Amino acid sequence: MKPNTTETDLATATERHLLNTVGVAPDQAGAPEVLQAVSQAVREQLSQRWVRTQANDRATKARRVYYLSMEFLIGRTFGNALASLGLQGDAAAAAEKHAKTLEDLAAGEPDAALGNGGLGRLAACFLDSMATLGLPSFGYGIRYEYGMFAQSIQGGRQVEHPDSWLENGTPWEFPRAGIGYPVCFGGWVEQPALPGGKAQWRPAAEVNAKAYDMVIPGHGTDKVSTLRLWKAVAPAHIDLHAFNSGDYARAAEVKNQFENISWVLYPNDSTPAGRELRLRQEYFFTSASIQDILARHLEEHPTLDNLHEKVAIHLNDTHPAIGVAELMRLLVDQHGMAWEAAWKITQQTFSYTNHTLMPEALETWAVDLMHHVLPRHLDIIFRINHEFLAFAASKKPDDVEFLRRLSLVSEGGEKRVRMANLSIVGSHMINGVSQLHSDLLVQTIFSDFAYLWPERFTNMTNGVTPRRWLAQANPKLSSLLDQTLGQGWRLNLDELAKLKTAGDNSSFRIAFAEAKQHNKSRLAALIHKTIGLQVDPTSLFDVQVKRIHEYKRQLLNLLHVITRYQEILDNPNGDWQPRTVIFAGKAASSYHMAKQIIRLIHDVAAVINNDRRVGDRLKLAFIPNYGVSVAEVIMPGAELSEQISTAGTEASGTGNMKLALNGALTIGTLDGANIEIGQAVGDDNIFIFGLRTPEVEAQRRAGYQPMRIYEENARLKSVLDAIASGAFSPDEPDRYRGVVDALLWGGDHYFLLADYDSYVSTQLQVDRRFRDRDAWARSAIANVAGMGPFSADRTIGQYAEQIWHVQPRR
Ligand code: GPQ
Repeated sequence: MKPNTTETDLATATERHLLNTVGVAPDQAGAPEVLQAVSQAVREQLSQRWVRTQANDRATKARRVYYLSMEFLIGRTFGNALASLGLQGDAAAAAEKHAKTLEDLAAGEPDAALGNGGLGRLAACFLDSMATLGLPSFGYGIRYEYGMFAQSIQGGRQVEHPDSWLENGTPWEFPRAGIGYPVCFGGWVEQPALPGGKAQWRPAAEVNAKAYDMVIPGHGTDKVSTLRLWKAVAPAHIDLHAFNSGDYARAAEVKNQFENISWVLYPNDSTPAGRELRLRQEYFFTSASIQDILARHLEEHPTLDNLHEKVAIHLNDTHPAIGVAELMRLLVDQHGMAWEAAWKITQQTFSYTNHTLMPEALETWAVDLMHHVLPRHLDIIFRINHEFLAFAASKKPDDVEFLRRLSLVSEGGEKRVRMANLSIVGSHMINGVSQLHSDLLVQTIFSDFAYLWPERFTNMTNGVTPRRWLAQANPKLSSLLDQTLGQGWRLNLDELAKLKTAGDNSSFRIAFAEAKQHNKSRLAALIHKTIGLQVDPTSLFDVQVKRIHEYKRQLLNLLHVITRYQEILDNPNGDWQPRTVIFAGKAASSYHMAKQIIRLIHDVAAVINNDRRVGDRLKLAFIPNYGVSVAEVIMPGAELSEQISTAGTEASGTGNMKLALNGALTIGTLDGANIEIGQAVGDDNIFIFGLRTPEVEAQRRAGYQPMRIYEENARLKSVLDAIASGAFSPDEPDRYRGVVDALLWGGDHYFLLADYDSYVSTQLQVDRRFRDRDAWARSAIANVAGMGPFSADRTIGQYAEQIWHVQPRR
């Protein structure tokens, strides 16, 4: 939708900002300055949309959605903002005055990498859809000074560097000088003298949460959403004393003790960070957000009694789960509401998404730590638990084990608060992120809760925003789609289904293949630029990009690569389909095995890529520093999408959706959303292999023996022996002993050996299919055509209707 702006307006505004805001003579401006100036011109329009949206929502006293998340993996804003405002052409013209292209400018923007991986990127896609659907909505999170670390590779090993994304400021944030809240920590609780009296929390410390907004523009609408991020600031009075006495070092130290809360994102993905600072981060942003929500409510309503009618608060995993206790504290202690009334409102207000089944990934906090950091909240949790267990006991009298499993506090050893249990008890709806995951939630880790409240559990299969992941990332395919379908797919991705017939048209298939080839060349150029490796852009581009995790089984992929390498050497005259196997992904800094896998990929690549006998038939590339902007180049250039987690471990996956949306065929297990992707694109257009979830479970119970598979499979044995004996690490032959031992002696927790044979033979089917390039193009088109349901607009529409009860406004 084009605002009432003309090209000259944006160009004029750009020149004005060069002179008045950026502080440079327009004829002296380089790409960074022009980017700043155009961004400022765009920002003015975002600002106006924000003001109008807020005025409207205030005037109508709109019911609002609040999405609380520790992570928002936004990436760059420039291109997305231009697209949503319809300013791409005007901005290109403004840039051209300075002999720059939009690509020149965009490349200079650092990613806002305020997240680890899938969970954080999902939150960013959701904001885009909430804005586009016109939901009155806020994302709430932390304004980390340092986001996800930057990854470089030195000697094959991951090295982490701080991500100082705010170093040069950002044009995309709006500091809200007037909006801040105190957040308290520690101290003790004065219990009421009389029964029915009020408890008084006497905190030991207080920090200020200051609001910084990012405006999230909707597409095809003037509506925007707001991402409000909190920065921790020491209260003014704190350093004054030391400052006045001239002890500046001490003053700085005290200030840091407060402000470190919002310094850095914990780089853990799917594993809880048990440190006190993390608990402080969680409480800090949750408390500030809920205070802000109540303040907004009280500006529009005389009472909090109707809070649940006007407010939906969503917990993105358990990281903001302390919010359940915080809302109770604010309602009861600060606003004088009766406990029972407050509890009803709280339960009706919250909803919760779980993002993992893996028991070791569920967050718990030691009761002792919580007593130390949040004593009043611990009291509140105990009372919630007491009343909840009394209710549960009435449903299954005398079943002590049942109550033990349900309890918000685990006993036996160190007592810990189970944040998932708190989230469930405090919410009216709980969802998983794919059909399989949601089914498994109620059958396994949450079965006792599902017994009590079956109606609270539901599924919301994830989705991705087609604006970033197709329109912005893949201009070539987008313009082909525009020619073929019109432009409506951006806002109604189901329109892609019309491609099913276009796939029968050979000239369309040729144009489609040309777009893919263009994107492969772009990806090949990225590989060359980042690691100096030349790859054949006509080879099959086989891509696995995601966080490095044992359960995601990058190592299984590598076992296949080594198998192929050995077979090429054994059969040098064979008719091998040339392949380029591409990895990218970060390992948590403390995750030793994941870092070993990165190193092994590099050691194997050094051998294969330099083996003249192999030539162009096999290349292995690890692209460093995977993140949103790198993904925007990789997704469009991929032909084969590796989604090979052990069945029952990947909650959903969203990279699987981005790759299929860009025309890659999936090779995958029946895990997470792969199952639904298979249903959408058709069995002939996806390569499924490996054990299914119940088979994995059955083998676990029966006593899985990886050593037997190793001994019976000569090919596998040869691969593992090569790794273990140092064939890829001759300077240190034992380097990967531990990696192989974890498979053979450590029980192969993720069933790599069990799935190896099925995987390798399915890879041969992939080769065969790829030989018939026209058949491959048909399948690739069928993938794009089937991706309508995986738009985040569909997902958010379902949340809005079934969980949040808010009306989309297109
Ligand atoms: N996920 Cl628990 C994360 O990215 N981080 C986490 O801490 C947890 C889950 C992912 C999950 O592994 C993927 O399968 C999902 O697609 C993604 O969340 C979004 O739901």
